[in-house]
Amino acid sequence: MAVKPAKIETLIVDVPTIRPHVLAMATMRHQSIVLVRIVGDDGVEGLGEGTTIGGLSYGDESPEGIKLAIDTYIAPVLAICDISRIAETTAKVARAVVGNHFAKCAVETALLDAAGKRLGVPVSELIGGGRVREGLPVAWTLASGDTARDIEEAERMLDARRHRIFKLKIGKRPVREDVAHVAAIKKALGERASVRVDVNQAWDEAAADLGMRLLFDAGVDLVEQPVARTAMGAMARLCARHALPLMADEALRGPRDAFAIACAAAARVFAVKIAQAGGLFAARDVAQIAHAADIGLYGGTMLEAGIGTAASAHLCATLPSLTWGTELFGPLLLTEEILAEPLTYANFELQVPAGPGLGVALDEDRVAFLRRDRTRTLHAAAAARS
Ligand code: MUC
Ligand code: MG
Repeated sequence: MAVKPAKIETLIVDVPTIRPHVLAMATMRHQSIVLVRIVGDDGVEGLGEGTTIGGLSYGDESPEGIKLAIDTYIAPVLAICDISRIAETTAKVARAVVGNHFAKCAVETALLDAAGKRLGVPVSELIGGGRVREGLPVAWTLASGDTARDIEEAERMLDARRHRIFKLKIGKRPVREDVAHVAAIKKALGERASVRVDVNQAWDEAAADLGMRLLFDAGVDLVEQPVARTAMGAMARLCARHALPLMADEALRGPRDAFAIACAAAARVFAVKIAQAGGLFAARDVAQIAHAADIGLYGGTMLEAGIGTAASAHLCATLPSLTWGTELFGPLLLTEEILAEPLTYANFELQVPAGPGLGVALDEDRVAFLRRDRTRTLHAAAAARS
C-alpha cells in the first residue's frame, strides 16, 4: 500500500563540543545538527540528520540552508510521493533539487529508517548486500590545538580502549610547525597507535610536497585532502611522488567525483561520507568505485550526532573492505547525548545498532530542550516581557 507523508518536520539542535575543535578553516565550539522527522500516514516515523562543520566554512551547505532546502523544496516533492518507494522518491527529489547533498542525505536516511521499521530489518540490510561486520574501528580526532593536551587526550583514549587511530587536524600553521606537532604526538604514541593527518585543503602543491615528505619520515600513516578539492592534477602528482597514501575527502562529492579521481589516480584512499556523497546509496556507489579501482576505504564523518552516525555505521557495516577503519565518533565530541540510548563504543570499535531501521531513537525531551527555535521562543518571550 502506498505511504504518503503525514508529517515532515525539520529542526536545528545546537550542542556544545567538549572542547574547542581546531580545524584549518574554523574552530568549532558547538555543533549544529539538522534533524528530519518524516511520519508516514501509516504512523511509521523515520529519522534523518544533515550536519556539516563550521557553518559555511567547510562546504556550501549550512545548517540553516539544509533546513530550508528540505522545508521549501524537498518536502513538497515528498508530499506527492509514495515514500515507501525510496529509489523512486529520491529520483523525484533529484529531478527537482540540484546539489544540496546534505539535505538529500538527511531525507533519504529518514526514508530508509522508516522502511527498515516497516520491514523489521536494519538499514544495513536495505543497502548493499547486508552486513559483513558488527563493529567498526573508530578513529578520534586530536584537534585541541595544543601538543601536550593532544598527547594527554590520546593516552586517555588508549587507556580506555576507545581509540587507537588518531587523526590530527593541521594546515593552520606553517608546514614545519605543523609537522613538529604531529611528529611529537607520533613519537609519544609510537606503535600503539596509527597517526594520520587531515589538512582540509590548506596546502598548495609545494607545501604538500614538503609536508608529505616530512610526515612520512615522522611515521604518519595517511594524509587527508592536503590540497584544494579541485586540484585534481596536484593530487595525482602527489600520489605518484609520495609513498605516504593520500586520502580524498572534500574532493569526493559523490560517484562522479569518485570515478574522476579513480581515473586520474588522484587518491589511494577514499573517505566515504554519506552526506557529502548525497545519501547512503550514493556513498555506497562511491565505495563500489573505490573497490573496482583498488582504492582503500575509510568511513568519514561530518561530526554528526547519533542519527547521522548510526546511518553511516549501517553503510560501513556493509562494505566488504574497510582497510582504514572509520572516524564515526561525532556523538563523543558533544556535551549532550540526543539519543535515548547512546551508541556503544568499546574495545576501539563502534557497535553497529541491530534494531529495525537505524536502530536508534531520539531522547525527545533533550531535543525539545536543545532545539534552536525553543531558545528563540524563550528569547522572544523574554523580550516581550521586558
Ligand atoms: C573532515 O574534514 O574530515 C572529521 C573529523 C573531524 O574532526 O573533522 C572532520 C571533517
Ligand atoms: Mg577531512
